[in-house]
Amino acid sequence: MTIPLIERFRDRLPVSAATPVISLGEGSTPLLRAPRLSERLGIDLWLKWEASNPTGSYKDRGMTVAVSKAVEEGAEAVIVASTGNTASSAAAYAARAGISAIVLLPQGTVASGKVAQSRMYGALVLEVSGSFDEALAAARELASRGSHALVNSLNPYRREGQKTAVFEIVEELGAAPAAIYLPYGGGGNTTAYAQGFAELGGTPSRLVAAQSADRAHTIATAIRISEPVHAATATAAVEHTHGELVTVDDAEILVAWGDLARTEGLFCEPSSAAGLAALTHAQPAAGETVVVVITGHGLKDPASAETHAPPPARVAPDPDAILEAAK
Ligand code: AN7
Repeated sequence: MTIPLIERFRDRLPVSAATPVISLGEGSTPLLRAPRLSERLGIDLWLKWEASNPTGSYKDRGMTVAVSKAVEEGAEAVIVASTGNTASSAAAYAARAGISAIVLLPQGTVASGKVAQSRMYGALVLEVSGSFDEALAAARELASRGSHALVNSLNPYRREGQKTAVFEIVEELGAAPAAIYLPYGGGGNTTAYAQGFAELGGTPSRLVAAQSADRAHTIATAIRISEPVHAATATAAVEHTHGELVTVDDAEILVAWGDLARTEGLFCEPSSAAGLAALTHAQPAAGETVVVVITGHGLKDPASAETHAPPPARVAPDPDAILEAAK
């Protein structure tokens, strides 16, 4: 049976018997060894496949806690501003809880799968004529009026849920890996990982946060965030763990993205490859155990795949023609 994240980690989360558990079977995601990339890079590389969460991204870890607490506190509606994945997750968990959701998306820049999800889950989907940062400011202001619970990562319950990825990684490997690499957009996840290690005690993994060189325009639309709200805590997380803040450009993200799919069979969205791209900047020592967090599914962003993967060739339904095409 699928164990809800809140049940698996109940003793380490701010929940009580009075908290309704709003779950879609999140967390407990695969930690996959990457044999070919390990050999190529001379390290022991593992991939935390967060795309296997119910809405296809790691956001579900925090959303189960945030929406459960919102319902416990009597909320009838949630609001979120999002580059797409938080929107999908908020919409799904609101539907599961039987409450309404408003999701604010920066107009024209959200990957199509994420818009489709949010619409299907019945959220009020609003395209904001502005950037993610402007949409977030509006969401915060509206939430401060009291009618809607804000479920962006400024909501501390989101980070409580997200920290559990660290518990899973350490439990499965039997110890903290030497380093954990992850994409850095708003910095909520980097902050949550540091919180997880602080609660575990012992020596934390070096946290390596990978941000886009061009935050305003990157092809990695999930991390198109110019003003990371958690910049201070994300930077502190990197420093305290003796990690690194790495900047990767779109070309590097695209190479890592293709490598993950072709070399290890993991099709993620471009943003989710930022951690792997950072490996060439912040090189681990030979043989070190390294975890790269793959945050969201490739099916979220089919347009990027259509632009960058080789198109299919046309062929007649004939074995010789097929063999000819395979040459
Ligand atoms: C796949 O959905 O900000 O550094 O509004 O979707 O914690 O912001 C998404 C961010 C990495 C960055 N990978 O994490 C949103 C949103 C994926 C993401 C990030 C996001 P943070």
